[in-house]
Amino acid sequence: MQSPEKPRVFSGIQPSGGLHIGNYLGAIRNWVRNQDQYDNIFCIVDLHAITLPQDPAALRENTLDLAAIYLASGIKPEQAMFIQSHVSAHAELAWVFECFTPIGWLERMTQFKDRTARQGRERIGAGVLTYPSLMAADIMLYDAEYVPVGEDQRQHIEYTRDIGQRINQRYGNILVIPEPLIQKAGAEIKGLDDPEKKMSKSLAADSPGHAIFMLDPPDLIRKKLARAQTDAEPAVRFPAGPGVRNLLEIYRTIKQLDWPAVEREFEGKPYSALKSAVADGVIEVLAPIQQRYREIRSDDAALLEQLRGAADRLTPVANATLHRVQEAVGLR
Ligand code: ATP
Ligand code: LTN
Repeated sequence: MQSPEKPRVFSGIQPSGGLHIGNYLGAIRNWVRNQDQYDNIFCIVDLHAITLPQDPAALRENTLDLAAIYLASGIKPEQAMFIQSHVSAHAELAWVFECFTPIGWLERMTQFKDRTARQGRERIGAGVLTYPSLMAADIMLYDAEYVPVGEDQRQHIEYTRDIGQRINQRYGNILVIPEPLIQKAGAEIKGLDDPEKKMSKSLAADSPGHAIFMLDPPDLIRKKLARAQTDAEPAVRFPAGPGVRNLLEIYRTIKQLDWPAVEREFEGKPYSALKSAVADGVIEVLAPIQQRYREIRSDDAALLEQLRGAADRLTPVANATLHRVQEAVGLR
């Protein structure tokens, strides 16, 4: 096992559609902020994206978009950033994990239960069930110690720890068991149209008012926020209802404020004032990212070369772990 000087971080996002401010505030922004403390690997998890139907051309575009957004958000180019399918060890280790995972563990995952409840077991692929095994492989292939994610991924990381410990118990300590890094602020931004639900790429596809996308122009951001659900009160009062709480959560995460400070700022203010403050804050953060994104996407060849180079450098690291597991199990 290798021991980099700084603790290793691994995280990933699916190129399954436009990124929203939940992805930014719950994940990417924290990666950027803490990148110098860690030895980072940031992945574009395209194998995870195909667990749901994807148009091939859109998947290719979304993959490059996601890489450009990582960089535009401030991930330094020297960090390892790569496309999951470029390193074949991910799929190979996932297979071993699947074989060691009781089906019951996977059937109890919230994400699996939600998807089957929504669409029925005959309509979704088996990849939705085995998805966590692939995620566990992503993380443990690189001996990552920390996984910075939003709250919705906590259960998948618990599974990762469980399968890692199961293999370690049987074969000796051959895998590093990771821990989640979940920040208190911004870990679960809710939908603007329905503050009971997590803001998500898949729900945004059916309802344009659900999410603010990172590439939305300023006037659209203002329009979406103006329509965001609030509650029946005439002005901001505490304790606030879920819609108002969500707007305040977006604001305080962007501005790095604690709850008493936002309560002082908005107590008694009309909703229009809150919404326009949130819009100003979101636009201020996204405008420079959008500008850099356009510059980066103007040279796709350079971007692809960077992604390929990182995958080539990571392949031997991933293979070392894969081979360790294959040997333990008797596959080599
Ligand atoms: P999908 O709806 O397609 O599952 P998603 O919007 O949940 O997509 P992912 O690619 O699954 O996005 O998540 C990428 C990262 O963003 C993960 O770390 C996840 O925890 C985080 N994240 C996703 N949605 C939110 C949210 N609403 N608030 C905070 N963090 C989020
Ligand atoms: N399951 C995650 C994406 C993901 C991931 C990972 C996150 C795949 N592999 C490894 C952290 C580490 C999601 O849907 N957000």
